[in-house]
Amino acid sequence: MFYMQRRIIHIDMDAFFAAVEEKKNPALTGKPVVIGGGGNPNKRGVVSTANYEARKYGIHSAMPLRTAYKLCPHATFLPVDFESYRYASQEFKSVLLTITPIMENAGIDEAFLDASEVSETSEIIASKIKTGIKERTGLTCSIGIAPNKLLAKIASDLRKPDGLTILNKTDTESQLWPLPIRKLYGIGPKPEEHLKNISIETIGQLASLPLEKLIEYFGNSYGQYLYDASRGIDDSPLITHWEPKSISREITFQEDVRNWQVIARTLAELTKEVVADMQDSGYQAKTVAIKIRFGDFQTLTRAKTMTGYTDSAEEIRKAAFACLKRVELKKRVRLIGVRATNLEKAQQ
Ligand code: TTP
Ligand code: MG
Repeated sequence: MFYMQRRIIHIDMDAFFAAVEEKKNPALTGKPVVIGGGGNPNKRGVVSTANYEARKYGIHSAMPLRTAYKLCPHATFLPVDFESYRYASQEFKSVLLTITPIMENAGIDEAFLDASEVSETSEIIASKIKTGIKERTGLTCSIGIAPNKLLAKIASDLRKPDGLTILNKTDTESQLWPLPIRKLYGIGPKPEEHLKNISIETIGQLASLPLEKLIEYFGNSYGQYLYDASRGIDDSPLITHWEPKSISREITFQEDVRNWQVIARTLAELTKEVVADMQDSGYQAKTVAIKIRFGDFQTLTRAKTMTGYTDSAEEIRKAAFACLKRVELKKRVRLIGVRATNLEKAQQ
């Protein structure tokens, strides 16, 4: 037995939405690009992201589009195209899964891997990830590798774009402590302000506060969190998701049914329940299918793929009824079911 610390990798795509737009339209490369709202900088809305050229003008995420326009009127302003970003997101995550199946999906452009059991060196793993993502999507990412999620996430942000930062526990003092407190995961604007009021600006200064003081200021659990986090301590596990393949409902009638109205009403009811399940679990679907089993056990399915991912009751009901229209109901129906497939976690 030998002691081995965990090896957690955090991958964060560079200027993600903007980078995808540049791939769609290479003429944009090297020019300032701002993504946000409907893409009209004279209308209300905020910047989702800006590429690195546009950031030179001071443009950043969450800034009003109008302000961004004032800072750089010659930038290209584009609407948000979630469909393309989601596709690129799935693509780069499928590359990550070739390294290890232990992946936490942390957002549209970021993920954690637990590579403790992967035998290659961190440098080789990082280079495989970067090359794989580049080949598959044409995009670059920044990578942080550390003994835990907290440090890995901080590390991936230290050398952007196209960066690689490997942090060890012994680097806490030299790498973590000089950073401003807002770089510490879990410090939002409120605690940041509170800490600044007592002249705590860096993670190192935070680490100099005794635990009792932190608990006095922030309560037991958050105080303890800040105490540990400022020392680079974090044992939180990766949250790996099991993704359902479909969400469905079906019903077998007490007696076989011939009445179209009853069939249609039942389908509407089942669809409603499927939509409620989707909304509760935060999934959107691209494909809706129905299943009809007749009294003689002949079973038919019909599917309709929609133009985008949705959890809209209206769209899903329409798709289900479009499927029903394609079934010739010339025999009594024993069972009817509806299924939403091609699922994806909805963006908040
Ligand atoms: P980030 O990873 O924070 O930003 P980024 O990928 O654009 O740039 P960086 O190179 O610094 O990582 O967020 C990922 C995407 O999420 C970003 O491209 C757009 C979207 N986003 C918003 O829509 N609103 C926001 O306020 C932020 C921060 C991000
Ligand atoms: Mg990013």
